[in-house]
Amino acid sequence: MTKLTRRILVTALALAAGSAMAQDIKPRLIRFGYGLAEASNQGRAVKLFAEQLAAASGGKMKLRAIGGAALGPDTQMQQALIGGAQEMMVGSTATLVGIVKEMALWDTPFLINNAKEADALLDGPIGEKVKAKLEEKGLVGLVYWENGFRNLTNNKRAVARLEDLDGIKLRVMQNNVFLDSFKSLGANAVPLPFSELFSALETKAVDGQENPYNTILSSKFYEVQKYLTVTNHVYSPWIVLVSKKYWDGLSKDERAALQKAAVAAREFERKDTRDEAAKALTDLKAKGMQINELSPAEAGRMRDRLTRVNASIAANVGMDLWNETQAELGRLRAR
Ligand code: TK8
Repeated sequence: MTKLTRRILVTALALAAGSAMAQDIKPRLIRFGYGLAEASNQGRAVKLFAEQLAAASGGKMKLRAIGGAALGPDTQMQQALIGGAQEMMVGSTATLVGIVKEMALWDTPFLINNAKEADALLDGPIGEKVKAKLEEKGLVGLVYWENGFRNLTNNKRAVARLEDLDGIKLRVMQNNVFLDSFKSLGANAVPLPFSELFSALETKAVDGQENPYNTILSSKFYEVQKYLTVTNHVYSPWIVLVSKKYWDGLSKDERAALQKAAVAAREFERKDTRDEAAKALTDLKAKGMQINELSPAEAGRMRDRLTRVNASIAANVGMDLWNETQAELGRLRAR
């Protein structure tokens, strides 16, 4: 070893030791719950989150990933976080509306047109503002991940016209916007937690549901659903949450490690989800689903009906937030 390389090596080691020591990070075990299967875009991203968190904390912060709603459906986990009985979760923003009414903004049918708009809106000032509302309710939102554009499946008939939805018993998330949206389309909308959905479809307690392609695949809904209609009726985000009680007890460095891992996992998750969604229709066809697109005229009729709920969403989230969102989308679209 030359003198120079030795000096470089010694300096590098001292720096590494220094930064590890300077970091105020204690051994931590985080129970992180999620609703989908381990073999899903959600499960893959949680796994990456765990790896990134270990890397960012010198191996001190460990994440125990608990998937498949084993810790309960989204709403139950949210309460466990608020009470401090569980540290973290990822789930739909839609199931948070009972806690933070502004979250209903993301349930607005056809609000977001594409991935670029989604990322800009969610990661920008509007997304931050909505996320910040969680804190006074005992939750901390780290980042939004992609659930995706939702599409309709059912077991009764191919939905080609608005009238085809008449009387279809359709599971929706536990959220009034979704309930009203699908009632206004003529469906018999029934709110159910996601964890009960597969068996409700299997036993024909409900005829259909709506979720992104990724979830229709990873939750094997194709086994119990015949028809898929491409509706893209709303872009659904997921949000990574931390118990505020837990967060308040963390050091600055521990919080920074969590945030860093959450952002890295978000970048991975969005790409992974989009890659999977891009080829999902081929996969779902191969699994035997019958897929149809709507004619422009019928898509327009559905859109008109669905956007009838917009006025009440605007009133619920507040006109200021609604108008700011429209202005921000206008700016994004003019770029
Ligand atoms: C998973 C759910 C799911 C959502 C739903 O826990 O309930 O349909 O789309 O992703 O949050």
